[in-house]
Amino acid sequence: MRYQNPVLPGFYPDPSVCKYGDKYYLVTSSFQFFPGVPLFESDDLVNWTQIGHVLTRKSQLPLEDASNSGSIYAPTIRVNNGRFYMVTTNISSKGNFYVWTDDIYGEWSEPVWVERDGIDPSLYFEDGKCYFMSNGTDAKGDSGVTQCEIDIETGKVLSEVVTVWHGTGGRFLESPHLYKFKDTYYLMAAEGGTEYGHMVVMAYSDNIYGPFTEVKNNPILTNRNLGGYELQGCGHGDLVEDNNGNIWMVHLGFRQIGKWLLYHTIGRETCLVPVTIAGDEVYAGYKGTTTLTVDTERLPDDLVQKKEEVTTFKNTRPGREWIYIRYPRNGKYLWQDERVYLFGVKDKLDDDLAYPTFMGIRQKQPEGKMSVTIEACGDNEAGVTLYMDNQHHIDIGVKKTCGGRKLFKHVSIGDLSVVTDEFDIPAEGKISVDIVFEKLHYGFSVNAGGKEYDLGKNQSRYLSTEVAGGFTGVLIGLYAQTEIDDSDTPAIFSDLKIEY
Ligand code: 6LW
Repeated sequence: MRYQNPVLPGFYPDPSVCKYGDKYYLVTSSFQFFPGVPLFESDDLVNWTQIGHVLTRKSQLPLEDASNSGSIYAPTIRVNNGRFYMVTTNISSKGNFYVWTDDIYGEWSEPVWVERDGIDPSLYFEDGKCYFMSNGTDAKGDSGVTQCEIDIETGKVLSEVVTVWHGTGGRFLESPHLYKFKDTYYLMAAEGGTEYGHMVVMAYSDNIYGPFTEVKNNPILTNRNLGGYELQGCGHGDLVEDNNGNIWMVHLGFRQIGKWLLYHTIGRETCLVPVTIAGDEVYAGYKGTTTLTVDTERLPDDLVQKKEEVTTFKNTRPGREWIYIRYPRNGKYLWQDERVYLFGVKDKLDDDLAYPTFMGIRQKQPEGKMSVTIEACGDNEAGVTLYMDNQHHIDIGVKKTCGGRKLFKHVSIGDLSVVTDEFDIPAEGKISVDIVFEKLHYGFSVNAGGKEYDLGKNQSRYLSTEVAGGFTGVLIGLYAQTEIDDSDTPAIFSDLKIEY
């Protein structure tokens, strides 16, 4: 069978996977966005369906202090005796915590906070015990992959914290996960940082607390030596065993926009590679790299990797595919008859730690197009935004003026926040916005009152992670903005289409 990576395209980083019955479940990090930690289900590891989010309540997800790329870092999902656990770090709040559920389609528990430092926590269950690891520091001040036992009912640390592995010497040792295959413990981690030097490394031991010995062929996975190859940054993986005893790794990678253009715009994405563990050697992907096209005999030839459907208001849902910057304010979003009604507030897309009226959906491929109709622009301003963060976004907006309306393009890149195009358009009537996604550019055009307006092109690199920093990817957003917080005149959007 042949499949394409990424298997989960768009901003879905730090994947973690577990298997329950014949189904696989996968989570990714979510940072300052609400709801938190998207949750997917799959029968075959190649086709994933989002079944919800893990963190759906404010009490689970304090985001008040979550600036760009703040709050929810890498999660781990595990299942033990039919109970699912998701453990992660809220770096803008109290640190490491987990939540659990007995119904994967239902709500998850309140957070159980764990008094351990470090990021990228992971759980390992064995013989009624639960082991907690992170990239922390132990009582002696040593740091690396730290491990201790916790009481899974209360989150209390039950044993001395021990540094079990220092990695292979690469920077940013993170994402530790422990497994047992054929009576041997395997510890997998990431090194090199989540950029072009990223890699997956592994060690093994007969004892759960080590000492751990490096496998012979570290790093077991990296694309750092594939200069110019589109898929880069491969690292931060998690393993799962299928019903046939085959081991697979999900991991993150990103697609650079050009051979000599080291920028990526749509975030870190989830990839899949076959893994073989042979004692002290571990083979992952194609000669330790991840390719965009994977041919494998491990999956049946009649298995088809489904193509992305055209995204509309009919086949997507608020709080599922659509996410909010921090919290959605009550009463500001209405979804009715395939139309979206947004009630603007004073908070702007440019504001940090704010709650603008905005809902966004991931740009999933570097190439594609979208269109949406703005039927009304509310009290003041409404539009479409390509949103990386509050300092890096391009907006096509419509604004009321005395007796008329203005169509404009606003570009925000770091310290630069400028309106680059402006047209007077008729005071009434629908406006349709078209955006073309190319690897290197975004192109913008608008039809208002039967007249076409060309709003030009912008280089995509200025919305990239390399420019903006952080860990997220471009969202396609709809927004509304006014000068008052209690406006009862909504902006109205209809006829959305996003195609790749
Ligand atoms: C994450 C860390 C990383 O927690 O980036 O790629 C951090 N790895 O493991 C944020 O995603």
